[in-house]
Order: sequence, then C-alpha cells, then structure tokens
Amino acid sequence: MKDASPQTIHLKDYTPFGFEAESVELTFRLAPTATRVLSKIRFLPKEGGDGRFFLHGEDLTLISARIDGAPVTPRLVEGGLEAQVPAEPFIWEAEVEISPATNTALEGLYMSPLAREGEAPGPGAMYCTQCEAEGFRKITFYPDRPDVMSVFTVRIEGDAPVMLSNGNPVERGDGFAVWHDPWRKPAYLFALVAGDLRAHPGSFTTMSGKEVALNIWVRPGPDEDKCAFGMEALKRSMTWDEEVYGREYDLDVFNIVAVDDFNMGAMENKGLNVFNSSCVLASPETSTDMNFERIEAIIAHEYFHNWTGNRITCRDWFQLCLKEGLTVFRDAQFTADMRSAPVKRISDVIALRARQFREDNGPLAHPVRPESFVEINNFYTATVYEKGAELIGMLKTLVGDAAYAKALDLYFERHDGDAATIEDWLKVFEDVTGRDLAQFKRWYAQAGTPRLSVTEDFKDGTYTLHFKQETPPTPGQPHKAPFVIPIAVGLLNPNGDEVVPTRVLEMTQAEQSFSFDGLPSKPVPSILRDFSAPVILERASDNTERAFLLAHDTDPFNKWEAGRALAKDVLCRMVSEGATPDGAYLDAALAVLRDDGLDPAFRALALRLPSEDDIAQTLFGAGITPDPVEIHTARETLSQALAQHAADTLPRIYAAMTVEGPYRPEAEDAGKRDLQGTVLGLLSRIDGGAQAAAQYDAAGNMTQQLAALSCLLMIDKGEPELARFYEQWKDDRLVIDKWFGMQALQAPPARAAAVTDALTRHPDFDFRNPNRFRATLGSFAANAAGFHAADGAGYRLLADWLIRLDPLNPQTTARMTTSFETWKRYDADRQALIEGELRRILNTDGLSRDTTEMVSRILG
Ligand code: 0A1
Ligand code: ZN
Repeated sequence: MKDASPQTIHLKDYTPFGFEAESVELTFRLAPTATRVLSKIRFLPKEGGDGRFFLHGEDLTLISARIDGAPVTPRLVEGGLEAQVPAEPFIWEAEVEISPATNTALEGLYMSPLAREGEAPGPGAMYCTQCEAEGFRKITFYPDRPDVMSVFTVRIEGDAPVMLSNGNPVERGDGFAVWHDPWRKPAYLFALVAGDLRAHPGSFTTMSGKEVALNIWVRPGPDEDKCAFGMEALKRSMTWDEEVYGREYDLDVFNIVAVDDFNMGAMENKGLNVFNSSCVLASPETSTDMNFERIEAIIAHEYFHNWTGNRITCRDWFQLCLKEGLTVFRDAQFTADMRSAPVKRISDVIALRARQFREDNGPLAHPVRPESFVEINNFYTATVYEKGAELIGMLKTLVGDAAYAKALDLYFERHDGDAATIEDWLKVFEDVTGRDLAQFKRWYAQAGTPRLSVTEDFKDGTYTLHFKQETPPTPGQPHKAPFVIPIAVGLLNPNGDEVVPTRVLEMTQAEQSFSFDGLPSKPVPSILRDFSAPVILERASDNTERAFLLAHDTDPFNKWEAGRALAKDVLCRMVSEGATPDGAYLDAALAVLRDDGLDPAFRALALRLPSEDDIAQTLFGAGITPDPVEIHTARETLSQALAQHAADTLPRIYAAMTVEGPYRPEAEDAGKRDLQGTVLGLLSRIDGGAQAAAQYDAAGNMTQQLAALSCLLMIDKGEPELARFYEQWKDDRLVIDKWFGMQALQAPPARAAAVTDALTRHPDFDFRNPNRFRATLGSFAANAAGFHAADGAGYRLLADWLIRLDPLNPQTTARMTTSFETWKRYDADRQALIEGELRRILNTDGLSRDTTEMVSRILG
C-alpha cells in the first residue's frame, strides 16, 4: 500500500472530495503490536462529486469492511482503497490492525518511550498520536485531507489508567473511556493518548463565565514538578486571546500531554495538545531562561491555533501558511506583550535571517504558499512559518491597526467552521479596507528575498530617498514582479534628534522615490524601522554613520541593526581583507555595554556578534567564497579584542547584573542574566575561566550553570565541569540533551567531528529519539567551522547518521538534510565533498520519499 513512485501534488489540481463525512465513531482496542481500530462513518454523497470513493490508508491491515451493515471487499490501491458505494447517504465501517509499538516514524499511533528493538515497550510507555499532516491514514482508512471535516466520537479500550482524546469526556468505565468532540474537524487534528499519566491541574473561567478544566499530563516522577510554568503560560494565553482577539475557548476541558519522542515542537489537536516534553516541562534547576521563554511561546502558539487553525482550518496543505503564519504572528504579539517588544522583534529577525533568508537564498527556496510538493512534511519550513508571519505583519502595517482588528473579526465571523484559503483571508482585508490586494498577494506566490537598495539626495531642504527592488531568481521562478513593500522610515538630525518620526512609505514599483520637505540640514535616515518588510536592505553607509545610529536611533530595532551592520562589516573585512579589529566598533560596543540606561537584554543582543553562518551568508552575497575556518578565527579574534578593550568595565557590569532573590523566569531577570552571561564570555577570554568556574560552582539555576559551562568550553576548558554536569543530571533526559548539544556545538573545529562521533557512541545516545538526535547531530551541523572541516569528516559523519535514521524516521531525517542546503556557497573542494555525500544518501536503497525529495531539491 506504500507509494511505489512518489507523485508531485499541485495546487492547481485541487478538487473537493465527493462526500461529506457527517459523523465519525472510532473504537480503539489498544495493544502494543496489534491495536484494532474500528471506524463507523456516515458519508453523504455531495452534489457534483464524481462518485469515486477513495479512502487514504497506509501501513494498515484491513480486517473487515461493511457498507450499510453488509460486508464488502474494497479494492486496495496505491495509498488507500476504493469501493463501490450507494448514491444515497451510507454508513461505512471498517476494522483495521496497526502496530504502535513498532512505529518509530512517530506518525499515526505510536508508543513512547520507544521500545528497544525486538523488545516489548516498557511498563511506563504511553500511546500517543501525531496526525498532522497525513498521519491519520496510518490509523484507519479515511479521506485524510483537511477539507473533510467531521464530528468525532472516540471510544478507547485498554488498561491504561488515563485515556484521552479530543473534545469533552463522555464516559469513563473499567477499561474504557469515551470522548466526544462537538466541533467539526479534519482528521489531522485527531489525537489519542493513553498511559499511566499524572495531571497537573488548573482551571480557567472564560470571558462569558464558562469553567474550563485544564490539565498538563506527564509520566509519574520528576516531570510532575515541571508543569507549573506551562500551566500559568496557558492561562496567560487564554486571557490574552480573549482580550486582544476576542477569542474564547470552546470546550469544557483543555489537555496538554508531554511526550518524549516527538518529531516537532508541539501539536494543536483539538482540546488535546501534544507537546514534545522539551517544549512544556520547565524548572529553574533544569531549564534556561531561553527554555522558559520558548515554552511560553509554544504553549501560546498551540493554544491560539484553536481559532486560527482549528475553528478555521485550511482547505488543502498548500494553504498551510494560513494557519501557521497567522498563528506565529499571534504568538509573537503575545510574547511582545508579555515581555519586551523590541527584544522579541530583534530576536525574531535574527532567527528569520538565520533560517528563512538562508532557505530563501538557496536550492530549497519556495513561496510562502508553495505550488507543488511531493511530501507535505517537507514544507513545515521557516518560509511557511516565519516569512508567513512577516506577511501578516506587513499587511497590518499597510492597513493600520484598526482595520487589521476589523478584518480579523470579519475573518472569524465569515469563516468559522470553514476550511479556508489565502484568497479568503485576503478578501476580508479587501472588504474591510476597500484596498486591492492583488499585488500584495505576490508575497504568497513569489519566493526569494527581495534586495532593496537605496540612494539619497538632499537639495534646498528636500531630502529624497530613491529605492530599487530586485528579487533574485529561485528554483522554477526566474523572473519576479515587484512587491508592495512597506518601508518604515524616520529621519534624524545630525545632532541626534529625530526630525521626522516614523512614517510608512509604500513602495509598489520596481524603482520609486520618496521626498521629505522642509528640512534644515541633510538628515541621517533610519530605514526599515522595526524591520517593516522581510527584505535585504542595501545602502552605502560607513561605520561613523552606523555608530551614530547605534547611539541615537529612537527605533530600538534599527538601533540594534546599526550595531549589527557595524559588526558584520568589521568581521567581513577581517575575513576578506585581513583587516584588524576596528576601533570604531570596539568603542561603540563598549559604549553599549556601559550604557546603564539601556535594557540589559537589549545590550546583550547588541553585543552578540553575528553567527558564523550569518557571516558566511553575507560574504557569499557579496560575491566572496566564505572560508568557515577563517570566519571562525575572525569572530574569535574580534571577541578577544572586545574583551581586552572592555576589560576594566567587565567586572562592574558582571556584578551589577546579579539578580538577588529566588529565580524568576520573568523578562527583567532573564535580561540581566543574559547580559551577565555575555559579560562572562568576555571575562573568560581574559581571566582564563576563573570567574566562569566560580559561577559554575555557585550556580543555583540552569541558566547560570549552563552559561558558565559554555564559557569554559569556549576557551577549551571545562572537562571536569562536563563530567560533574553529567553525574548531576544523568537521570534527566532534557538536561542530558543539553550536555550532548553543547559538546557538539562548541567542540573546537578540528576536533568537532571526532567529539561528535564519540558522543554517538555514548550509552545514552539513542538515535531514534528525535531530541537526542537533533541535540547531537543538529548541534554538530550548527558548529559551522567543525561541520565544514576541509577533510569532509563532518559531512561524512552527518550523512552516515542520516542514512541510518531514514528507514526509522523519514521526517526527522529529511528535515536534517537542510544542514547541507548552503553547499553552493563554498569552495569547489567542499562542494565536491558535500555533493558526494548527498549522492550517497540519494543512492541508498529504499530511501524514504521525504528524504529523496529533500536531497533531490538540495542537489538542484
Ligand atoms: N502544527 C504544529 C506543527 C506540527 C506539524 C507537523 C507535525 O508532525 C508532522 C507536528 C507538529 C504547529 O504549528 O505547532
Ligand atoms: Zn503552528
């Protein structure tokens, strides 16, 4: 039943399913290797349908099937089955058998922790599902497509103490539980969890006064003490969505389950969110400030999907950005409100450039709404998610806050219960504002990051900015039409005062000029404030002007951006021209460090140097072949120079950033710890790690313990601390993921492949667990100079492991092939080495459809 020849699916070929699924009743008789799934579905033939009754199904053993009670023998075809059905409403029944205990792909119904090969699952193993995007077809025969929505009733039979599904609980008896979800939903939102679980309970009263029972479910043991933060974050999310979007929760219960084996971060199943345990469990001793912030954001993200994703879902998978872009945008708004808006924006842009720009400027570039795919799981990308969210932000900038709010109200009113499209989404904005969004729609259709170049002139008090936009070709799209680009601009006087506050220029042409009159002198422009569009801004500037903006810009994003541009320029010149660390940069950085009027979190961000990959991307963009080892050396040299330059100031700031009292994950304290950690990094370069070793010994929380250890590793020390760390945390798998990760990430380039290879031989390395695999191999691939070592050992190591993982878990394998996506940036020798590894992967017998598609696209 598995696809023999992978097929490309096209957006233009969309056709509706010929039947409505009015109701679905499922019975699960749970058993590790022989679970029986009984389905009873009432189908209604639809007007205009072609009468072809096809149900998806994969890896299923069909036991029996019936139509209106009479046994039938359906035809098993590629990817599912076909049957002759009546022209009237009918009841379809089927019984299938599946084997959750041997499902290592973590799609459909599986068990976690994974059983050792050939062994039965451990007594603590739980049943768990993952159905997005097309996992439901591994549970039973069904029209597994998001536009088929139905009301589900689920009966679970088994001996697990806790048995959960979507919706509200109906009945619980000896050996069974029944759940009913009153809201129509597509199969990808189905979920089932069963096992010996403990609840961390909570409750929430909605704005209309309804009581909702909340629970975070974990396995018995230490995880029970790691749920409090997640529960509070959930309540904050529920309040926020009521206050900001007017959206209320719609069931009697909301359950979250933490699972150790999970391919992604978390999943928004209706009323039963399933979370990678790393994205929900937190305690001060075991989680860093960054973990806390991420957990808060992911809990919000999944919760917000209840309206943007579940109540309004997607017509087909090409519309994925409809739910993901909007939900990422909403979770970013939430984090900005809970914490610091500028710090959130800066962090998001750093991530956007690192992941989305990288994708958009390589062989995997695709539009926010792709037009074709082979395996949809390969399109849960930074482009769909993060660029998708940028498009919502631009739309909001263009129409204004009030019209945005109106459009969203209309969207919820008009499309509640629908499986919608990007056209539906844009139409509500058109109807509310009267604007024509045809040009804006190009953002959804054209891939690639636009280059926005700007020149200026000043005459008789009039200052003019001349913009030119150009988007490079991407696979399948040689020519691009101009985008509408909102460019937020402010102007500063040479004395540092703001002479023109932020104004949004709306660029619609390939070339366009905008003028500002009545200016006393030539101003300094601050362009693309708050990063108002996902473009690469190209402007001839010098480091004096950058230092000026870093000191004076009133827009926090552009203030940071000026410092970043300064650092990048210095680093690129160090690599390409052999320049020495630039005094203007060192002075500017020191001024930021000393400026106690600035938010510590902002100072930490401003002092962080661009990543090695970011420098490589910038050099490549400038026509220079990046050498990963030279980039690493330059970055080290500049850090060392800054440490020396700031030597007298470091101890004062280190002391001033000490947070008194018990640990709190709040942004204010986290910002201080972040700056303290940054300062510790600089101090370690001049005190040989004395302060870091002291901090390690004294640390009472994971943020400071890990920061100290990381500083020691950075200066090639920390062996004893690493051993102590392992001893202390060997029973906590999430902390041990950090232990694997930091060694692979921070190993000195020449030893990185050997260190990582040794880590994969450690008894705690279970490559089938996606968190452990990513922590080890993913961190290694992020160690740019180590991964790109000239002898190719890094490429070989990663390829070996991808080949090994692919038969067990295609999804995570395919996702991790993106470590190779930048291969065309590098010199001919490295390109040849990488190409060799990619071809070796591609030639592997039985390679999954997921990995085949990715590697083929990367090879181009
Ligand atoms: N919809 C989820 C992400 C997700 C996607 C696919 C998954 O399995 C293949 C799991 C989760 C979200 O946006 O959070
Ligand atoms: Zn999502």
